Amino acid sequence: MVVKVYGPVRAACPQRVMACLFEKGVEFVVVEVDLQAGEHKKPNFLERQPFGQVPAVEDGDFRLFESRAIIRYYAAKYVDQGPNLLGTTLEERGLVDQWLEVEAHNYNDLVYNIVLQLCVLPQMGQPSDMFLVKSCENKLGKVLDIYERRLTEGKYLAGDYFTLADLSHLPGTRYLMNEAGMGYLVRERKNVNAWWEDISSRPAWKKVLKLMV
Ligand SMILES: N[C@@H](CCC(=O)N[C@@H](CS)C(=O)NCC(=O)O)C(=O)O
Repeated sequence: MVVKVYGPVRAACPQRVMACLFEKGVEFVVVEVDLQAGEHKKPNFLERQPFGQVPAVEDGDFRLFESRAIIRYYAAKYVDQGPNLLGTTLEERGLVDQWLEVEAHNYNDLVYNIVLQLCVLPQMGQPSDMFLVKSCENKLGKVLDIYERRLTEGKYLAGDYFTLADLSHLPGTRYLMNEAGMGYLVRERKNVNAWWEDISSRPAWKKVLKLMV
């Protein structure tokens, strides 16, 4: 059964899911959801994702939403297929979960606000709150200082191999570096930059980028 991923290819959260499915070699199709037209707030879509956000997946009779829950599900379902993205021992799994939580709560909120203010609102003809942007930028610098120290201990966030903890950072960081023009936050930190160069050159992520063009 081919997995259906609901969400525009260009949106960061669906990209998190697509990157995971490509890593695992799971066949999927993208069902485009037109955010501009508000399709994600219509009753049909709300049956899949009651909060009116993308992504959502359908896998046979099974439906799931929340991008990080989806990637955990597929990493576990296909644990023996493709790279191990979850960690093996209980401690490795704990570290993967820890850094996934950091990505969701310490990192992504800041990146999301920056991208919203600098890229999404102007596209909709709405003004940006530059105080909020500056405050998020400063806070993000401090978060990345912690990443910089962490990455002296291992090549990846949860240790010596690539996991969901790293994968989950790909879409937001790409937006931050490209559309939001804040690549300096990554490039001026040696370990963070080497980590980004490594994870963003993975074939699975390149396949997501190819879908965007
Ligand atoms: N925690 C949710 C967040 C989903 C989310 O914020 N999706 C964005 C696109 S990246 C969205 O649907 N934005 C439109 C909206 O919120 O109305 C997840 O990870 O799936």
